Amino acid sequence: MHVGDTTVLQKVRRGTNPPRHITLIDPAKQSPDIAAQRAMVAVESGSKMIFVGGSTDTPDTIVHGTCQAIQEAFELRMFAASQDPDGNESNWDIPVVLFPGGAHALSPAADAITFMMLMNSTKREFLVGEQIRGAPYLQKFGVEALPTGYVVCAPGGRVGEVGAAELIQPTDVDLVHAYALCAKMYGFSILYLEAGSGASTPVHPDLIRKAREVEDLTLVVGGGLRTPADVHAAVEAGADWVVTGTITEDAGSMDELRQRLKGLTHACTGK
Ligand code: 1GP
Repeated sequence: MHVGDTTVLQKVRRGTNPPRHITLIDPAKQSPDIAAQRAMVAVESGSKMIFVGGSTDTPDTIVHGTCQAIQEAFELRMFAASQDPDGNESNWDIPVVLFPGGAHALSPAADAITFMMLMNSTKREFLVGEQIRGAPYLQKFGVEALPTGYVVCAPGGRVGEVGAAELIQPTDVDLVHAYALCAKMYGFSILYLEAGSGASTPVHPDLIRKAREVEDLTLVVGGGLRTPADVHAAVEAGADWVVTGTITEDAGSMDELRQRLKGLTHACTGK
């Protein structure tokens, strides 16, 4: 959802904002209606951005239906807030951002896309190949590209395997620093340190701390973050954004999801 002339990138940049939470919704894991309900609970619980993506082979139509359902739900909530004297419309000005596994899972209903180079992949496909295939569609759709360096850290999970990544180990602090410098020199705005969805351990705080030394980059960290303590460790090390996906999918009910997400978003801000 877009208000005024502010680009999504302007909202995403670290600036003076406190650390923020992103809810990742994998369109393959639930119907668009349930995805929209989950997204609303996420925003009510303090999430400040929705990522749509995750699985590698989700058809365009499913991704598009999910983005549309989330956008429509947010528009209705924004309208409702505008009619309520105590309402705050800006609470629903939440970017819906594609987090793609490749050029296949795109949607014109998204506000933006993490336009990523999987920097430590050994395959051309993930360095620039999928991006070349996707760029003309994004241009046609008018979806804003968020220039993102994506670096997969151990344990890496499925994205590490599929992306043929040379995983960054917890002690590879000089290497992660070099990747961060490289991302900055390429002109990327965002550096995303990924441990893999469902990872047994999240990105090591030492890696986050070292990447943080490169100024100007907005640092996104995800994979294996489950508890408020995990989130606290990541933001204390310097993450601007933390991403969680699996705990949203695992929640047995919307109430459980709300409780879980509140714990994580409060851990971001230290409240
Ligand atoms: C995956 O970083 C995200 O790209 C989310 O990971 O599913 O482990 O929360 P989880």
